Amino acid sequence: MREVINGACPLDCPDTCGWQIAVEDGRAVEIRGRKEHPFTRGALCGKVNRYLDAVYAPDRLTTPLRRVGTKGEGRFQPIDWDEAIGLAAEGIRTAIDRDGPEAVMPYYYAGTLGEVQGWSLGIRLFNHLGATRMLGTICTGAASAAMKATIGRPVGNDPEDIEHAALVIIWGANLLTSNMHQWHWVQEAQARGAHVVAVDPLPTDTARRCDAHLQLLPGTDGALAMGLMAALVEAGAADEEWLAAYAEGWPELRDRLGEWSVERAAEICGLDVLEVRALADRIITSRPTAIRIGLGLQRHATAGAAFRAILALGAITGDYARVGGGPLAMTGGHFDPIRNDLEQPADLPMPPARIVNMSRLAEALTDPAMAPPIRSLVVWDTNPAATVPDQVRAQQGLMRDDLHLTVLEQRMTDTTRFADVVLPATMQTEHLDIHPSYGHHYIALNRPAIAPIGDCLPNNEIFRRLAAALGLDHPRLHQDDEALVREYIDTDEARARGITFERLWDEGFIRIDDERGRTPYAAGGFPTASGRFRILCPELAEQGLDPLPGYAPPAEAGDPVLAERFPLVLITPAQRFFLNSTFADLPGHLKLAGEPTVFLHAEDAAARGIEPGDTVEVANDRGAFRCLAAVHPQARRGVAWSYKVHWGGNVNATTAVRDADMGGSPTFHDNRVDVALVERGAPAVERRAAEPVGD
Ligand SMILES: Nc1nc2c(c(=O)[nH]1)N[C@H]1C(S)=C(S)[C@@H](COP(=O)(O)OP(=O)(O)OC[C@H]3O[C@@H](n4cnc5c(=O)[nH]c(N)nc54)[C@H](O)[C@@H]3O)O[C@H]1N2
Ligand SMILES: Nc1nc2c(c(=O)[nH]1)N[C@H]1C(S)=C(S)[C@@H](COP(=O)(O)OP(=O)(O)OC[C@H]3O[C@@H](n4cnc5c(=O)[nH]c(N)nc54)[C@H](O)[C@@H]3O)O[C@H]1N2
Ligand SMILES: [Mo]
Repeated sequence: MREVINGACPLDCPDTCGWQIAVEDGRAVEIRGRKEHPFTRGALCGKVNRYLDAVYAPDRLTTPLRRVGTKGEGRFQPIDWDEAIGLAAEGIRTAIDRDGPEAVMPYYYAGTLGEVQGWSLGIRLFNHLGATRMLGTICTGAASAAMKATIGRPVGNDPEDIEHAALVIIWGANLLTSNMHQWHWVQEAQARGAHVVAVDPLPTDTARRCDAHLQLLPGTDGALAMGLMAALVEAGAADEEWLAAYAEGWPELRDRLGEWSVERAAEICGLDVLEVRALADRIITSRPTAIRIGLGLQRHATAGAAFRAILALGAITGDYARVGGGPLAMTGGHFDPIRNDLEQPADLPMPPARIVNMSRLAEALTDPAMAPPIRSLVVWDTNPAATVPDQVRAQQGLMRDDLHLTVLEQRMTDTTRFADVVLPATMQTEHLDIHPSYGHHYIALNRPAIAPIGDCLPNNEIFRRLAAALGLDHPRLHQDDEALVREYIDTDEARARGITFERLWDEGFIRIDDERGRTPYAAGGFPTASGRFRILCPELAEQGLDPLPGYAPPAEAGDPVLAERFPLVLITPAQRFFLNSTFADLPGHLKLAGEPTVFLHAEDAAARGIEPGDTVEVANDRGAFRCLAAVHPQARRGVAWSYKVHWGGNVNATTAVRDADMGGSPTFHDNRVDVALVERGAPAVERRAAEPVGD
């Protein structure tokens, strides 16, 4: 018998696709994108098309495991659930008995964006215990903090309305790789005559399809935005009326722009004055201008200020008041009116506890000054041994004999290798969840399509059992998954919009607000205290930050002394066929992705005696990884790249534990390295270098 079940892609991607899974005799046999979903439009991406490979992969975990070998050796023995939960609870209890609850730390991220399996009972459990709290910074820290300071929450005009823009600037985003479905709306704009511009240091496949590409030096976006704003002011193109009515701090910024010019920006950004001038002229004459801001540009040390400068550039034209115009980075803030926070219910006691920035995990696990030291780490929905900065040090920390490590996972990853206890988790095919989106305005329900594989349990069932084993019986730790879904949308606004469990069950997805074609910020209405767009943010000054948008050089990319030892900036952006490290173990995905590869400018390669296909080592003081070399004809001299994130020693051996200016954000792309030849040509085993994605 064939049955088709509605669901949603769980991956950490703005597109949160609606999908359908066909099931025959209890086995998922086909997956496809929902045709009716306005953003998915019937198409899944090249990696999720193969999601069922991941479900039925031979390396799928099917039973709980306990470590039998030494730490990190990877020898485990199957055990039953009672023993596994007992061991996990004992690891937690032993740490608390010795050093108090802050010696325990939960470590989680967006392996699933599901609110139920990802962001509810696990967080409740550890907060209730008084464990160290985790500050979730690794992905959007600087962007989120910049948006909070400037517009209150991640909101903007509708991403589908970009088709109405006369000028679309794709700034620090490789849409075709990491936000594929947005591209359709850009193409619609192009078809109506819009000019499309990419701002990116790399020659991405997205940039190649744009009408212009400003290939600026990494981390100089703030300067570009300031120079462009100065040109707008000079041309009288700032919307003084809108700014006077709906913004705070425009006079102060306008004063500061007196120090800026297109020439100064071009110099700092390493661009031709004419190309910066051409973009300024386009913005001056194109109403509306839409700026789709990606997250790539905020993985730099001074990204918060830059992000604020780009938001300001998008706003001072008055384009928020035009359908499809204005800056747009993420849409998550639009969901706030219809949802409840599942992480911290008001009636669950949560003692105050210290906070540790997740992006500093390598330091937190190895710094002798940590008091108390972290002695029990419980990891779910993330693979930190591969994805955090300073991988070498992070793995030294995970190897500590006095650290008890419990990992909830779907497969044996780089992180589970260090575990004391591994708890097998269900995949999206097997559990219930509800999904907002950070790239569009549709909420989706994911219905389980098949029974759990092997002994796998949903994360939340594991947390309920763990709470019971720890003697914690507060009802908020024991709600079932359907109750949590219902609680998430138990708001007046959701009811008013007909967003109910029953409808979601039947239909799969529902739009959360009025149809497209609106301008909610035409007359202020931003979710800030005053409802205004906050160019000036005095609270930032209290934190020792610049209260106005501006430019400061990036940390490593902008360091001429460091550049003498490490002449190449290394950017490590999204790989089309992986999602961070997810799928990087699957043969089908790996084949499409190719081997780990570093892309170089021809002169940078030649200067090092490197030819395409050579095995090279990419290194700095923090660590090194080996990969194949490739030369790209449009690479910028001095700027190399390698896609995130393969398993094993990878790009993060070289990245630094360092906070950006805002939000405790990591600075993955603000990284200097050098590259050296290890071995000429393809070695004995035939290997295929990665291709620049999509080319
Ligand atoms: N296929 C695929 N899709 C993904 C992901 C994936 O791994 N694979 N990851 C998902 C996740 S977790 C996220 S957060 C998003 C991330 O997706 P994006 O927002 O696209 O982020 P990145 O891939 O880090 O970088 C995007 C672009 O920013 C550019 N960039 C780097 N430094 C600078 C700079 O200083 N200035 C400017 N202007 N541009 C710069 C990079 O060259 C890159 O082309 O994508 C999600 N989607
Ligand atoms: N060098 C470099 N490093 C980066 C970045 C970069 O740009 N450059 N980007 C950073 C960014 S933006 C991000 S978001 C982070 C993300 O890094 P991670 O959070 O480590 O993301 P993934 O590598 O996708 O790992 C997610 C894991 O969760 C597991 N998982 C998925 N669903 C479930 C579930 O329901 N239950 C359980 N128990 N497990 C599940 C998957 O099997 C997978 O192993 O990486 C960061 N790392
Ligand atoms: Mo991310």
